Amino acid sequence: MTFQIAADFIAAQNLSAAPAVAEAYAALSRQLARRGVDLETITAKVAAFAVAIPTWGVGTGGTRFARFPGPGEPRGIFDKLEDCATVHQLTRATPTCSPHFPWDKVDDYGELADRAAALGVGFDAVNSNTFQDQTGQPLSYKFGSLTHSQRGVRDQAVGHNVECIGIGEKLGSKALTVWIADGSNFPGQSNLNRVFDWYLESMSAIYARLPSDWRVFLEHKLCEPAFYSTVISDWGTSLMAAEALGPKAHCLVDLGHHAPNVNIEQIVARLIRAGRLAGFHFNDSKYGDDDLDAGSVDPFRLFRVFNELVDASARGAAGFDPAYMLDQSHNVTDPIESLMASAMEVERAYAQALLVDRAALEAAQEANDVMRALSILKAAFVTDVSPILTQARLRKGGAIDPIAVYRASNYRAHKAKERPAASGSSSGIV
Ligand code: RM4
Ligand code: MN
Ligand code: MN
Repeated sequence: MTFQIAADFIAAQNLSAAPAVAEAYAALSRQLARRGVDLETITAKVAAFAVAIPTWGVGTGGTRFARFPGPGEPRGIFDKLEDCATVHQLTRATPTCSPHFPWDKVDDYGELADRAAALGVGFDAVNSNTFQDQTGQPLSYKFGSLTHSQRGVRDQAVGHNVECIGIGEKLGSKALTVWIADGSNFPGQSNLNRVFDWYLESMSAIYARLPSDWRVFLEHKLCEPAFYSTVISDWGTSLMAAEALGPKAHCLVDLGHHAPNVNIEQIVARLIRAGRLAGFHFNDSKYGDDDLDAGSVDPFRLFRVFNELVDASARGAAGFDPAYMLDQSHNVTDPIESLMASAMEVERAYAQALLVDRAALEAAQEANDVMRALSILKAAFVTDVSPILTQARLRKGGAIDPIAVYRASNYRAHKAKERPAASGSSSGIV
């Protein structure tokens, strides 16, 4: 039996802060009522919100230079599931995890599905990986995968994606996320058009194998590891591909995968308009695919993204059904703490966006009252919605202060005993 935080431990920890939480919630309720907002409606929406955890996120990440593993790190998918369950137990915002293959490969997927169910964790989109060579793999992805110049390599990469769909079916997933590292590092290295043709050809073969109730998420990224050209570099390319492939193909927005200063919320608006927004990989960044914690650097940007999402939902945009996931690399924090904080930051942005007075905003836009329009957004953004998040968590059996309860439980110390560290040095990963 491995260590789990007991429900009565959480309840006991919540006890002392409960009166202050109730008071703050009542005060916010009165404040919002004056603005014509019913707090309970907002709380119910926040309580229904969920964001998936990538299984790789519970391990310590790394940079190109080094990885500094922490104590009690998960050693495999079964340990990762436990950590995902703990994040959800305390935050009540992360009921699913998103596995990555072959990193999470096991012999018996029935056993994996049972273990996940026992821990109360479901499976979100499955992620394929053709950006690394795997042991025993006949052909190398050094020069590409789905868009490699050699048919054999393309077929191998297609085969891997089809295998991921098969695994996902056993786990109850309903989507495949495809991110490829394909591209070139030198002018002339590849034909910029031909590689896109190959992408479409390979993706069509994968698309043909999607079960009827599945979707495929195409993830674009500006650069890295290819630095001269990347095959699926931006949302425009991604949209072209999705439209060529068919209605099950959608475009996934990883917040870190754009050029600096790009207006991501506008991209989100365009993809919604096209009925092709797959969803998000949330993280924050200052330079590129930094994979910092969501909302840690620019919470206002996260809010602006959610403002588009709430707007789309409010007007019932056709085909609007985004999937939410965190995609971060935790190098200097305890991954569980980062994931809990990030899940709450995403919820915060959502709650703030729900507070935007949309009728007033539309009127201000109509009248070209720029200052009023901005102030309507800012009024929502600066509202302290913490009591909403706390109340939603509390009602679902979570912790008032997830990080404090996590620390008090000594979860990591227990895991350090249960999961002896693997010896040897580890190289950095991007
Ligand atoms: C990529 C991309 C993918 C993730 C890999 C590990 O940059 O964000 O979503 O699967 O990293
Ligand atoms: Mn991503
Ligand atoms: Mn990334």
